[in-house]
Amino acid sequence: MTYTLWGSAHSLYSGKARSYLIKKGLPFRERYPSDPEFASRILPAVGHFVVPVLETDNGEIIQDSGDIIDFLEQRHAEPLLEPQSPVQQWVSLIFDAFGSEYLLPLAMHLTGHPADAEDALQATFVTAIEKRADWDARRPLLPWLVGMPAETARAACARTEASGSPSAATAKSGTPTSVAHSARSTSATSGSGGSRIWRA
Ligand SMILES: N[C@@H](CCC(=O)N[C@@H](CS)C(=O)NCC(=O)O)C(=O)O
Repeated sequence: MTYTLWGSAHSLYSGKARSYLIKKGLPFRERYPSDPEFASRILPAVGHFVVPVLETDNGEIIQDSGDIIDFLEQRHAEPLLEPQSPVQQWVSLIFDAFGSEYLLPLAMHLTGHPADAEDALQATFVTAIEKRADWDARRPLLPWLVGMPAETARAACARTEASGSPSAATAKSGTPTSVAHSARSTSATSGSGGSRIWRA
């Protein structure tokens, strides 16, 4: 069985699937969406333009880097790449949520600034690890994680307001976007450093 990975060089999700295939030692060839067959066969099957897509010799088509990994892990037991220890499983889930499950767009929505969004995600990462015992494993992980960047943005707003700075008034009446961004500006002008804002 030689798999076909429809991907592209600059796509991080293609990189995720490609790295998995290489580490798993599975034979695959890579094809690019510029290939006319992508438009004629893959696009109609998936329904919209997206990579990576895995295709098997039997014509099975799987989209989503996480689903590709789950699919191949079920088919090929060895070498087992599913993390086994609880801590590794936890870190793996968090990375998946970071990379694939839209925490970055959410953080962008909440903060409106790429650097603030990155900070909020890093704070989420640290908090999730520190508070992992609070998570009930029978419940879905994502809603629990999603609350963290929101809470981080709220905490940043509260600290900015407590400082009584002029920009705090703007933050109070603004959207969450302006709240977090003005929080960063305030901490920068007060000389205390942007990172203080995001630390829980
Ligand atoms: N959740 C998907 C995300 C895939 C994704 O967003 N792929 C990007 C490239 S990295 C894409 O194809 N976007 C559509 C486009 O570029 O038009 C996965 O993990 O496979």
